[in-house]
Amino acid sequence: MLDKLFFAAVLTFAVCSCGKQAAKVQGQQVVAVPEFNVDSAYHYTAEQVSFGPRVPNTSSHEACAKYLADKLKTFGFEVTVQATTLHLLDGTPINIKNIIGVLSPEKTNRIMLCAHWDSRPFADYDPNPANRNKAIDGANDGAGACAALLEIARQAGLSQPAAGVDIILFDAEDWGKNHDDITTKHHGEWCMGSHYWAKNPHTPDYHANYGILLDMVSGYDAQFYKEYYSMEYASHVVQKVWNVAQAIGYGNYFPNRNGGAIEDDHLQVNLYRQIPCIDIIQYEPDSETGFADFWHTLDDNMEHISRETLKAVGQTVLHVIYSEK
Ligand code: AHN
Ligand code: ZN
Repeated sequence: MLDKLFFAAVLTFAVCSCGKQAAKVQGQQVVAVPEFNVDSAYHYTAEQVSFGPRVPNTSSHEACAKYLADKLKTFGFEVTVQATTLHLLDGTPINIKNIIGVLSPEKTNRIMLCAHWDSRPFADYDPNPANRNKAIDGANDGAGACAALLEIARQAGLSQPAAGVDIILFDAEDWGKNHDDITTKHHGEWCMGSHYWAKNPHTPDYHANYGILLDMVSGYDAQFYKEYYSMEYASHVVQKVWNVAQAIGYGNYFPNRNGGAIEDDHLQVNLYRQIPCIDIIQYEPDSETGFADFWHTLDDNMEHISRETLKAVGQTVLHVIYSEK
């Protein structure tokens, strides 16, 4: 018994001669985990940013929606674009698109990976008041997480994991005001796309074993604390992901620390679809906002994108997926 456990522990971070990691799948089987190519992920981040801020009702938003859907199709996913019109609290209509990619729809064991792809319409935390009504690039807050998911999708399409994978790119996450409370019926203007999807999934009764939301996963020196709602609703998933990260050498990014409560798209998934879903999100306990100092400023641009952080998150999530039956 002891031997077997030791064997399993070694395999969690073994690297085979092909350069790929090997993951121990429940039971005895060992599978190769593809290498997350961080140059691809960086490039996908830059491409999204190059469209301009992805704010609903703009041509940049329209162009990026097409880009993301086309990419997922190219990687072998079945793509549904869920387009609808929602309304801001002042009645303004916004045309949104949730972009959903499905790999191996016939499989019943499914993992859902998600991120928001829109960018914030106003830089309300910018130090310069003249910038506060300008839309942000959202290189980290939006593009980086979608880029990591695109690279995961590309790898999953090339060598299919045993479990089915659903990639859900939510729109209109980032229009909220800081006093909005998304746990109430009038959840304000955060997470509008994920709220809509959770109430109107792309397939009736959509279910996945669990979900992982990526949000702000590409900043320098990021640390991902165990977010409060993730622990409330899906502590077993937190445990699984943090264990893998630590086993494959990314423990510095995923410390064993509890973070604050963050109202994010994963909450909609937990509350309205009952899918245990965690949020991997950079947390800065000592900053005033809880986030990086460029958060919701015009400085959320390509200059603040870290390849190392993208790699740590992307490789960890890939490893988790390939470890599933
Ligand atoms: C709140 O600050 C209430 N939620 C943060 C969710 C968020 C904004 N993620 C990215 N931008
Ligand atoms: Zn934001």
